[in-house]
Amino acid sequence: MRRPLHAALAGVVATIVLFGVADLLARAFGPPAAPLLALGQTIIPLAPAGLIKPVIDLLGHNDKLFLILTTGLGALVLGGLIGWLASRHLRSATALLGLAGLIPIIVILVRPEAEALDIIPTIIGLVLGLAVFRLLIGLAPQPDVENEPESESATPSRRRFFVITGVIGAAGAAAVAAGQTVASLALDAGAAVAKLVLPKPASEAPPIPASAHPDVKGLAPFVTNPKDFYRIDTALAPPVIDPEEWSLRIHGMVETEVVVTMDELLKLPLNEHHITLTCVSNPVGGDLVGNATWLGYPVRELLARARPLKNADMVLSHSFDGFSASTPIEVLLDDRDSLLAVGMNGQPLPPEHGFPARLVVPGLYGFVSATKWVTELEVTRFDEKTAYWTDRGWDAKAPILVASRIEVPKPLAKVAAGDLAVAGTAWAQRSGISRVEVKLDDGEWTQAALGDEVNIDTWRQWKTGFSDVKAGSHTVTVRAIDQDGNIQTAERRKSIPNSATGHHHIQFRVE
Ligand SMILES: Nc1nc2c(c(=O)[nH]1)N[C@H]1C(S)=C(S)[C@@H](COP(=O)(O)O)O[C@H]1N2
Ligand SMILES: [Mo]
Repeated sequence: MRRPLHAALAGVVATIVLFGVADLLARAFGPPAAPLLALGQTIIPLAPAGLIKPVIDLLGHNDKLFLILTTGLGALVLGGLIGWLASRHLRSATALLGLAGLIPIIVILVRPEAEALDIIPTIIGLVLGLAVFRLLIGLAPQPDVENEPESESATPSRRRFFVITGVIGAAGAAAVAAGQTVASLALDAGAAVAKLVLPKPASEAPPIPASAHPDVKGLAPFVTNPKDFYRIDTALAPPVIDPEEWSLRIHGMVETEVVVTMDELLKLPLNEHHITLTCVSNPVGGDLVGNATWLGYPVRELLARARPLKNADMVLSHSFDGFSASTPIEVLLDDRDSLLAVGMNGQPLPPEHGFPARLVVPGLYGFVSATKWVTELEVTRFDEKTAYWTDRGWDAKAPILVASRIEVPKPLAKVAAGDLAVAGTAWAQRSGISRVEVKLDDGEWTQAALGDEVNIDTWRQWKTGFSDVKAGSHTVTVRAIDQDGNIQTAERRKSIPNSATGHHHIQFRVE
């Protein structure tokens, strides 16, 4: 029998050794092999959102650090508890410790970004952790059978136990400090972004004419500020990617595999384009749509270097964090401005919008095209591979439908009687907007005045007005028509599998 305290300490130190060794070895394997990172990213999102969200809001961009500290602390507590059990049942405690050590191994295996070999560091860590556990338990002083735990004779063996435990614990902690997790935390998002200096565009986007934006108070700006740009992704925190270590690999059904580094990419002639990005989950009238000026290199040219095979019909783009999107290959090869983008509105991409590089594809919803933190273009076929959201019930291909929304007046606004201004945005990327129609209550559709078109891939802002609107409750409804004659349908449907439909209408009061 050992004292519970000694046994618990052995459990804690064994846990430190497990994570220290695994984390240090993970430097050779890459971030997906680091058990602390894998556990943090997997377990915490499962925690109740109400519990975790306030902490993340509080800590802002340090949420990753918080994740890892919580995970590490949780592991130490678990290790201590299992160790404590060894004071009663050494064998069950050892078996339990081994089982607990399987958790990070399984978690790494199920992470989308990890490969099978990534479990090697954790397996080695687990074996060494178990060895340390047995060693320390063996060294722990036996309490004297005769109720004399503090007897003189126990002192040298106690001292030896604490010294060895301390030395091994310190070595394990040093390994954590030198390991992958701390290394990946050390490069903060700001420092990574600062490393990337955008070149001057080979061709600049034409300036936005004032006539593109009707002058109505409350109407969104024509170009969205990146900090107001909607953000949709599956990442808890945007990954921090060192641009010097980033590369894009084009592989699969190609004649030659191609790898492009950031250095090479920035030396290519990069062009600027105004493109509106839209999320398939945008509810009717919602704000999951934004317009930006993207700086990038045509995906078409990159694919041409790799020479896709004739029977390939899809490009599965993969992101650093395991997300993937299936884009019909012809969309990336035709003459539209499908970009491997590095800049947004004159600045490097913000981390949450894909730093250091992402795809921007005019005319398709983001989930099948706009892969952020993109690292691979896998040329393949729709009947062979599926993308992240396709596996979850969404379409494999999803062109953007003609849509429009009212931004002025705001829902449930109180406005003065008399002349009423109505304004908003409409989009039909690839076709362009030809008409926007608005009706007051159950009146006739009336045509809104359109802002000038910048290009067919950007949204179009519009305004109209109604005079002499009487006091009381009213609604306005909008619909758009694209340049191919498609009229935005009134039929309501939910967003899965390929976007909600219906006309946006809002209620307001005239007083
Ligand atoms: N790596 C990664 N890229 C991603 C996603 C994601 O979850 N992970 N979401 C996609 C979806 S659904 C949309 S709508 C756009 C949103 O881009 P934004 O966040 O820059 O607006 O990114 C796409 N790219
Ligand atoms: Mo999306």
